Amino acid sequence: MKGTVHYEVKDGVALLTVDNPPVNPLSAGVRAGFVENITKAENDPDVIGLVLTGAGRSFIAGADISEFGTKPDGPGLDEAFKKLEFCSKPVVAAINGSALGGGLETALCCNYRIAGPAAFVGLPEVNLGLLPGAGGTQRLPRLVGPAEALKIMLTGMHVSAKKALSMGIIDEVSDDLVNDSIKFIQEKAANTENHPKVRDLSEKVVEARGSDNVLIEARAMAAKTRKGQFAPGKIIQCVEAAINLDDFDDGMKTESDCFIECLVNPQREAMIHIFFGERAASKIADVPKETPVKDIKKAGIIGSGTMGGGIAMCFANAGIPVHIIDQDEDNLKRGMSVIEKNYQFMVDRGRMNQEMKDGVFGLITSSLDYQDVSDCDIVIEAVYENLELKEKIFKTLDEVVNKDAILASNTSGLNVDSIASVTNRPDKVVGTHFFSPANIMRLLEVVRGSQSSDETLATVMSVGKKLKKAAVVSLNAPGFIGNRMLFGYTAQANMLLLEGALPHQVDQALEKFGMNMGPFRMLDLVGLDLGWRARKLSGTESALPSKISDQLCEQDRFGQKNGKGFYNYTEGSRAPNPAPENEDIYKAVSAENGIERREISDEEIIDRCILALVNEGADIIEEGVGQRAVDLDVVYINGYGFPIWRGGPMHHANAMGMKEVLNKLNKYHELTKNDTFKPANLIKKLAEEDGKFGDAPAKEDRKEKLSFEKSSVAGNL
Ligand code: 3H9
Repeated sequence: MKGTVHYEVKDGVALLTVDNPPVNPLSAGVRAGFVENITKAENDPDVIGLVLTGAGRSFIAGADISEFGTKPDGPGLDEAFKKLEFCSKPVVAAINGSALGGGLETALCCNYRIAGPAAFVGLPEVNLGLLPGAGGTQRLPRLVGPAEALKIMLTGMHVSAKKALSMGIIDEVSDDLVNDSIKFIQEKAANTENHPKVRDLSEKVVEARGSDNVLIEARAMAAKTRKGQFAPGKIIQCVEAAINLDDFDDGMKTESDCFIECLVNPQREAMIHIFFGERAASKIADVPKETPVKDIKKAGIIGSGTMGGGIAMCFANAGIPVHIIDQDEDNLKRGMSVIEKNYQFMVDRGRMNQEMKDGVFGLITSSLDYQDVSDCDIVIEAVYENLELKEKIFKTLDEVVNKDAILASNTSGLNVDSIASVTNRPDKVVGTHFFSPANIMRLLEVVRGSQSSDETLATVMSVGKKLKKAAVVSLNAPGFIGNRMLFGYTAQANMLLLEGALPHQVDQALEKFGMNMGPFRMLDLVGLDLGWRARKLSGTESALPSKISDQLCEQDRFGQKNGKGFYNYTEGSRAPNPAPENEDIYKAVSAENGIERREISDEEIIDRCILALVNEGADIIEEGVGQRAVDLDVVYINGYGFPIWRGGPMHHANAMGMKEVLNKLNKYHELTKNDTFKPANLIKKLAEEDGKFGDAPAKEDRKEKLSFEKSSVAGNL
């Protein structure tokens, strides 16, 4: 059985240490260790109390997530927790690190809780499509009141030891945790007769009875921040039971029923797929685990625009000093003032205090002189997309920046090898494609040049982790992973418009499917004129999907920026209003191109847009541009607003079944004659084998990279 609990007696106190590296989840061996060692402590006449702590950096990171969906060994969590809660001797939880999910629930079964200064607690089950199913929904509201408990459970937030103390989740904070906990329990055992149990506290839940305000607010919060998710409603139902049911055990019964409903819901599997997927994506198959990682003590950014400023904030937020260079003094001033305003906004919203703002903003410096980034360990170029300009900047950086430093480009589509070739350190050049706004969006596409060294890649992946990004590696091929998939998706949305759908119909269908924002709202947000101008400059005829956009631009409809695009906008509002005056344009462009408009169902809209992602994704995996299917899911969820509860496009295809995917691709290929739907070889193979993405073998030799120009999509993007 995985994991264990060590037992030793110190000065009449049994010290139980959970040991299940790296983060001590409650695997079968830990649950068995609880039952065995609590019994041992109860039976030992020399023991007067117990201290429960964790080995290493974590107290307990929750239930063992890998056990969900399997039949676990050993005693269940309910048996282990009963033993703990009804232990005949007092127990204090000595929370040394993260106490999350079942970890905090363990601590809530103890009589007392003391935490180390760097510890944190939380009930993040909602992020896995679950609810706290080991008493968390019943005990936390009793300790902190239903409103605070709901906030913690619906956000999945981490609560620092200091905050937990002020909320009453823990009793003390200590720098000498285990020794202080031993003294604490000795004192309690000697002087207190009845040791408190959270289950017996009823004041805060009874107080909330008779008014639905707390639950109404929670429902509104869930609707806004957890659209389409199943677990939040169940969490609220459990808290409602905690408020209204007199008997604690009746509330526990509601929790247990709701937990099972979440467990069997497909959203749980999809969200756990992403939890493990994000961790898998951070590992590069052919870069050995033991590859040394450079310590990044200072970062440099070239360009103080939206991207440069956002990236600088990421470093500062991670506590890494960062220096921004711009060639223009006014730009630099503007850029720094935008950063300052972003932080001030967070202070105004109560997300950070003035002291924290001064701390992080103080880590960001700026100047016009490249020499000022010469001592950086990594420099990220974030200027506009122009290969010549980027090459010029990299030449300068190569001359001035310390020769061991990594030079990275934030390009969203240019050839990283070309950029690397102008330097004398192509092994230290890599792409770091952040998504806008960089300080908020979690995705980081790491673009592997043909000469990027293992150390460079390992270092950049570890920087990604420090910046709290979901880092995914892509080979250096057109569009990398995300934009290459997006191309077919957006093209299909435009084709549907040409064939008879209207923008709001396409957007609504895809938003109902769960996409954060429909494609036409997105295009209006980005600005239609960017592509239009680029197409005009290139002098070539626009491809069919761009023709409506071009016509809108010809009529000065550029999107949100001038209040009219696919939709109309009133001043100061981002809310899209239908634009019936555009319908004549759609009809005219369809007619000019010989397309007969027809009624299009929501099902066809969803199928065509989502299958375009899936089919391109299959090629990306087969070509080795992305490492594995789940990497693509991580990209789409963190960078493109795909609903996490569907587990990403590739997981969604797995859930549909590969035969169904193939049938639909064939159907739409026949209907549209568009190669977007020509089934990828990998899909045909998997359909034949009744297989799934993820079952496909990873490429053995990932060093044999695809050339940028030879890719199947070169020229299409
Ligand atoms: C729950 O508790 C349900 C109960 O209410 C009711 C039950 C009836 N289990 O993230 P890291 C692995 S649900 C199994 O890179 P960090 C992780 O996959 C649970 N494995 O470290 C990785 O493996 P690998 C509620 C787990 O320091 C390794 O540990 N709890 C678990 O950056 C290191 O992870 C949560 O949702 C687990 N519970 O962050 C907390 N947790 O090395 C989930 C981690 O092979 N965990 N692993 O890739 C976390 O949030 C972070 O891991 C933590 C550490 C903050 C703890």
